[in-house]
Parts: sequence; C-alpha cells; structure tokens
Amino acid sequence: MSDNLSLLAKARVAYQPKLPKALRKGPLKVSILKGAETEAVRDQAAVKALFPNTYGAPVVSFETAESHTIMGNQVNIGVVLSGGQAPGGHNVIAGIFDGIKSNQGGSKLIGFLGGPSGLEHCKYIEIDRALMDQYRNTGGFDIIGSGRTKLETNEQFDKCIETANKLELDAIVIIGGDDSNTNGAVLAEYFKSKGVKCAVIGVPKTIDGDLKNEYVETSFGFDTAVKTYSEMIGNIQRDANSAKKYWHFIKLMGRSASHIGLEAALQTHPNLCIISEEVKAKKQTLGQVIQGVADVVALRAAAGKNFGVALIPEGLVEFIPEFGVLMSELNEVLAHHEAEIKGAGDTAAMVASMCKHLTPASADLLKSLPSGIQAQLMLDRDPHGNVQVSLIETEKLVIEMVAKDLKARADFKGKFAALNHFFGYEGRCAAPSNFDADYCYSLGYGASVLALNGMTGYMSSVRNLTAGIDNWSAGGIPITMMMNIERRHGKDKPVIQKALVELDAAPFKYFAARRDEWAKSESYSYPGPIQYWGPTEVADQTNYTIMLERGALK
Ligand code: FBP
Repeated sequence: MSDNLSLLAKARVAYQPKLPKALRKGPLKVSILKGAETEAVRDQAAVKALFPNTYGAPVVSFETAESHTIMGNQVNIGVVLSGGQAPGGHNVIAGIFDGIKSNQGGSKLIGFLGGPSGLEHCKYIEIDRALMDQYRNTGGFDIIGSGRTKLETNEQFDKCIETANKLELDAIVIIGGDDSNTNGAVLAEYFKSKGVKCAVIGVPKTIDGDLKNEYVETSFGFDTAVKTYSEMIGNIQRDANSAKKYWHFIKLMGRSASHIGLEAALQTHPNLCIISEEVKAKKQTLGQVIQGVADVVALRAAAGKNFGVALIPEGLVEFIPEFGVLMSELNEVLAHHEAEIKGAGDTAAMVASMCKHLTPASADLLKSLPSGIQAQLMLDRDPHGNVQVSLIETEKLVIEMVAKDLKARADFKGKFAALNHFFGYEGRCAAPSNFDADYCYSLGYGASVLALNGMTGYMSSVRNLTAGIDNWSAGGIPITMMMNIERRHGKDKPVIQKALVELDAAPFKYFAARRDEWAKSESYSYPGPIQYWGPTEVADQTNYTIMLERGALK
C-alpha cells in the first residue's frame, strides 16, 4: 500500500461496502425481471424518433437466482468517469471490478483516461487488483481522471466504435450526471444502429442531486458533499455566533437546482437560505430577492444581532425571471455570434457588442450589472451549453446590493459587515460517507450485471434507500425514459430532465415551516465532520432530503 495514503484512507480500504440482497451471491446468480415498456418523461414522439433502436425498453429489476445464463465467461468492460467529481466514484468502479471478477477471473476492466475523450481517443489503462485496492472507499476521480467532452458527432461515435472493437469491449459504463448519461444513451443508440455489440450503461452521479426520479432516488455524491458543506457551515455559524460581528454569505454549488442549499439548510438551520426554484415560482425580481435578504438582516439588527449566516444557491441568477431571459438570450447570441462578441475587446466593448443582439430589457439589465458579473455572464459555456454558474460571483453581487438597500433604509441603525464564501470544490472529492460508499459500490455491482447481460441504454438503479440495506433493491432503468427536449447551444436536443426542488414536496415544506424561526434566532445546528465509524444512527445516517422525500422522516 502506498505511503502516501493517510491513516484514514488506509483504514477505509478495509471497509467492505454492503450490497443489496439480490446481488450478494454474485452477478451470475441474478435473474432479470422485465417490467412494461416505457415512455419518455416528455416530448415522447420527438425522443422516440431520435432513439428508434433503444426507445421504450422496460424497467428491469434483479432477483437472486440459482443460476442465470449470461454472456461468456470472460468480459471486457470499459469505464468512463464523466463531468464533475462526486464522492464515491472509485467505489462504483470497485463494484464493477468485483462484479466482473467474482466468477470470471479472465474478465478485464479498462479505465478510460480523462473522461469521455479517453474513450474517443482510446487512451486507457487496465485496472488491476493492485490499482483498485488503492482506491476503495476513497474520494475523487483520480484513479483514471474525468472530463467534460461531449460525445455528439458521428465522427466521435465512430472513434468510440474503433476503441470498442480494438479492445473487444462487451460494455462501456459511463459514470456521469444528466448530460453524461444523455451522451451514454446517444452512444448506445448509435452502436445499436451500426450493429455494434458493445452495450453502453450509465451510473447516476452528481453532487447536485438533480438527477433523480421514481427509479433514481438520489445521485451518488450528494450525501457526502452536502455533509461536508454542512460541517463547514456549522463551523461558520459557531464562529458567527461567537464573534457576533459578521454576516456570512455562502454560495453553494449545485448548478441550477437548489437541492444542496436546501439540504445544507436542513442540516444546519441558517438564518437565511434562498431557494432558486421558489424565487422563480414567485416571479421575484432581483430587487425583491435583495429586499427579502435585507429584511432579515434588518430584523436581526433591530434585536441587536449584527451577524448571521445566509446560504445562496449558485444557480440563483438563472431563476430570477429577468436574468433567466437575459441568460437564454446570451446563450443564443453566443451560439451564433461568438467570434464577434469575444473579438470585441474588453468587457465594456463585449457588452456593447452583445447589446446589439439583445432585447432592450435584457440589454438594460446587462448594462446595469457590475463589470465583473457582466464578464462572468458572458464567459464560455461548458461543452454541454451550460452557463458556468460556479464562476458567477452571486454571493458578492448579493452582498453589494443588500448593502445598498440597507443604506437607503432610514430606519436601519445596525451594522452590516459581510464576508463571502463559496463551497463547492471542497466537497466533491471528500471520502464517501458510509451511505455513498455502499450506494456507489451497489450501483457499480449492478452495472456489472447489466453489462454482463448486454443491457444497452440502461442506467444502474438501486432503490428503497431509506429502508436499510437488506431492503435495498437493484435493477436498471432505460435512459430514454428520463428524457425530454431542451434548448442547448441554440438547438433543440434530447436531454435527461433535471429534477429541481419541488415546492410542494416534503423537504421544502419542512424547511419553509421552520425558516422564520431560524431567521430571528440562533437555532443553529452543528453537524460536525462525517463519521465513518461509531453509532449507526450517526455513521450510517443518510440525509434529510431523501428521508423526507421517502417518508422516513416527518
Ligand atoms: P456534474 O453536473 O458534472 O456532476 O458537475 C456538478 C458541478 O459540481 C456543479 O455543481 C458545478 O456548477 C459544476 O460542476 C462546476 O464545473 P467544473 O468542475 O467544470 O468547474
């Protein structure tokens, strides 16, 4: 074992992740039960037309069987880590590894380097036991690295076919979020249309928690990442409550959805937490959002409390109606006039050039923003056409505007000294919680069963996650079932529908019923660091979101 491993990592290697009952006898003793044919979640006709070979496949569930005939005795499986890091990725790979090696010593696991581009350009390593054992139960994606290349052109797909043929792959497992699993479904369809035997299978990853539905109860990594942020938020709350002189504004990752902010609020009880989806539902303008924050600052100041903690989801600006319109106009303009805008010169010149293509209202809004935010809004989109919200300093914008609002209030006699923080990268590679360690290993093991059975276009699914691991169920869900058509890079594209925070669901209601009390008091909760050993109610607890969603907490 490497000397570089910390004591925790060394001790964690010995942790044996648990599996759902159906998988415990090994992948050869699993039978596959097929359900009814499925439909896409929206835009059924359009999705069906794009996936003629893979659309409509049934949901499948696994059951232990005495024996089950599957592919040959030896399989070659390729694995890709795609998109942002999420705790537990190494355990997914360990699950696949142990699955294919359990009964079939000659099977090979190929790890593609640096994400989907490794598959495209056939850059890989073989993952052997010595390598795998270094990474069990560790955070990060560094065993093979990750990347955000979008596989979308026929040339890229043909290169993937060359890779699959060269390495004689029976299946490729893509571990990724909504965009990467969309890539996976498109690749599965292409392979099938060309008669390529290699299956393509997905695994639901993302700390954002927005890849979920009836069959995917949570994406892996969310649990650990939010526990990590909550530990830090708790520490800051204690600091704020000790010094009583600062307001802390903490932006939290999560891209569009506010699941991370909401879960962190449920764990820590901050004075304020903005939920982007609520802002959108109430059609709040930026001015109204700022006023709401300033009201809480003023309320506390009136009670002599010039301190507090506010959580801000990183996707907030997209949900403020006038910003939403501005951002989709910016996306369209950048998709069609990128060279003109980028070539204009400094930020002021880029704004002037951009404004020629915007509606008057959006042009006015863009011009009214601080220069730093203007530049951030016009930054390159990621390869999937997403605005890179993690680079927009919303927390600073909010502080600046709240300070202005308070200054204009004749009755505000308090002090407003605010500090900004951004928690995102700090949590994405944390050592997986016991929940994520078990969940990821089970997802990987389940993926090996799907792979061994040639089930292409499926995502590995493990369910009933709050009922204790003996009651977890495993199976596969056709990826096309989660799809709808969305506008990306100025074009209509099939993508997996994002699950945003639902305002009529239990997690938000639980928060909404308590937030007024949390605003004025110091009912802070200090979750402390993730525990890997100790009482099960501490070490094996999941999170509020999944417990409330599944009725395990009222
Ligand atoms: P995925 O959707 O790929 O899982 O990534 C999630 C995320 O961590 C977002 O929360 C964040 O906005 C984004 O990645 C940051 O991207 P990058 O790692 O490219 O800076």
